[in-house]
Amino acid sequence: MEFESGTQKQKGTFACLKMVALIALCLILISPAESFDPLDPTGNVTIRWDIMSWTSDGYLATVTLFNFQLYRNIMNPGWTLGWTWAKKEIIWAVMGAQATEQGDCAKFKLKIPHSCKRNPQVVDLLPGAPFNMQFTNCCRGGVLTSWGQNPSGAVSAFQIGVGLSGTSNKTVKLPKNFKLLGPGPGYSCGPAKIVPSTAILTDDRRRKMQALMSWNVTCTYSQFLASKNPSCCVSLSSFYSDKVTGCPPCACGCQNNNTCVTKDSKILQENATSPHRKSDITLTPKPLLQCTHHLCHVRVHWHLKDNYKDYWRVKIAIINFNYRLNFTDWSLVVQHPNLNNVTQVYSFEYMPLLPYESINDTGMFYGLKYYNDLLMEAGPKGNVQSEVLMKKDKNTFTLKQGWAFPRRVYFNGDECMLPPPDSYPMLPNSGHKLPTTITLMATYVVFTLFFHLVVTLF
Ligand SMILES: *[C@@H]1O[C@H](CO)[C@@H](O)[C@H](O)[C@H]1NC(C)=O
Ligand SMILES: *[C@@H]1O[C@H](CO)[C@@H](O)[C@H](O)[C@H]1NC(C)=O
Ligand SMILES: *[C@@H]1O[C@H](CO)[C@@H](O)[C@H](O)[C@H]1NC(C)=O
Ligand SMILES: *[C@@H]1O[C@H](CO)[C@@H](O)[C@H](O)[C@H]1NC(C)=O
Ligand SMILES: *[C@@H]1O[C@H](CO)[C@@H](O)[C@H](O)[C@H]1NC(C)=O
Ligand SMILES: *[C@@H]1O[C@H](CO)[C@@H](O)[C@H](O)[C@H]1NC(C)=O
Ligand SMILES: *[C@@H]1O[C@H](CO)[C@@H](O)[C@H](O)[C@H]1NC(C)=O
Ligand SMILES: CC(=O)N[C@H]1CO[C@H](CO)[C@@H](O)[C@@H]1O
Repeated sequence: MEFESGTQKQKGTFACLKMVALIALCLILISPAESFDPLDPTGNVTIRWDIMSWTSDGYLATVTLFNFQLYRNIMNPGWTLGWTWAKKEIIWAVMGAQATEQGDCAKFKLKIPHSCKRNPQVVDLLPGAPFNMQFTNCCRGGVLTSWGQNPSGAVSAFQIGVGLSGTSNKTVKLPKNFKLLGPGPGYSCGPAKIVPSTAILTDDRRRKMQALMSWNVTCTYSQFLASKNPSCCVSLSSFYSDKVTGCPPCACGCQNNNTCVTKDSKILQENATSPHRKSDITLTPKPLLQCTHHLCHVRVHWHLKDNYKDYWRVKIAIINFNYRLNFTDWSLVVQHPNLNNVTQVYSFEYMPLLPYESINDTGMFYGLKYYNDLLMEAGPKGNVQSEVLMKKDKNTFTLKQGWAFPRRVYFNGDECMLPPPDSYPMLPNSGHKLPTTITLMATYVVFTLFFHLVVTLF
């Protein structure tokens, strides 16, 4: 179906190569050392300690985690917060969370501390924790939604009673070496910084309490630190070509190609569906991937579905290939110049993101509550889909040169690998007329069927 002449194609390929080189250069310049995300330049997780009262040998503080990232949630098994004490501090008690290890408290005789570790790690309590151990915004198993999706689910807090720490803002030393171990690696935290002390609303929201001393820690995410391979990839198709551009081979690295399973594998019947043991909850379940040529956990399919006079329509599907993971509150971020004129999104929520105020080319899609906010484990139900209608800007809209395909795609905050631009579905008779109405209609019918196949097969 590609009728381009050789020279044209060569030119095109050359232009593409130049572009790829340029993009690669940009990526090298901006990534990995500084964990900077161009689509969420100020995205961070802030941890704030507010000392609310002094005790006989220390203090009582409220520690609050804010997931200020626009679209990256902290999934099951949730956050783990670690630090190193500056002196010989101990934790007398924690409400709404707990230290993972008590450590050596042998020298305490009368009252035994909750943890004597020099570098304690604290985790949230699980939902349903006893009432007398709870604290405001606690007990969600460490799961935080992104700020963009749901700010009220993006905050987690616990109360900590610290001893042997000094009992005034002159003698307390800030903990060091903060670590946010989430559901995996990827976050790095800066040093704690004293900030103007915060005023905190009481639970009933009728009274403001002034902290006696506050400090902040800012942690940022780097996909490169998290994993050297992407975890998702993008495939493309369009109504004007029967070519499907699949994900690049080994897009997510082929190290797992001997542990993946085929759809009809016995392991699936035996193990994947068996309920997880209680002790597994705190561990990230080992992924069990379906064998594909890309070996990604997730594939995003972008199908250019219709081209009307004033509008155009895209169908988006997200397919899960991990038999051991349900994605709750998943998010999909797309960058495309026409997202400034989204007219309708059929069965996802849509929120424009404006990382740089003047450029409205990025947006977040996420599931409708109780309808498709859960992307189920690999299998017949392991996909979600929707359509997007966009109003054309006559000056920029074109079907040529892959303009109608996304520039960047992120699933759950991790960038997905796009196919190389020279493999995009090409317009037939590139540069000439568009297909006539009849062929359009015929292809429409074919592609509706075809899309179904794309989702279920590839
Ligand atoms: C963290 O995110 C918040 C909210 O977007 C922002 O106000 C703050 O400046 C960020 N902090 C840093 C250090 O980037
Ligand atoms: C310590 O507390 C005193 C009195 O409460 C206050 O005046 C001072 O600014 C505080 N210093 C710091 C570093 O917070
Ligand atoms: C400290 O964190 C809070 C978030 O709770 C934020 O509002 C405040 O701006 C932060 N301060 C600094 C100096 O980063
Ligand atoms: C699996 O990956 C290795 C390299 O990691 C490669 O040599 C081998 O050909 C791959 N096998 C398949 C079936 O893709
Ligand atoms: C099922 O899981 C158990 C323990 O996780 C493992 O020992 C066993 O080999 C698995 N069965 C199959 C067929 O992989
Ligand atoms: C995914 O969710 C479904 C429905 O809630 C549940 O039956 C299934 O066990 C879950 N799978 C995993 C791997 O947690
Ligand atoms: C960004 O685009 C959306 C539609 O996609 C529109 O609703 C919104 O008003 C735009 N925002 C700005 C600041 O242009
Ligand atoms: C065709 C059309 O409606 N274009 C609009 C797209 O959105 C930008 C900004 O959001 C408007 O300035 C255009 O007029």
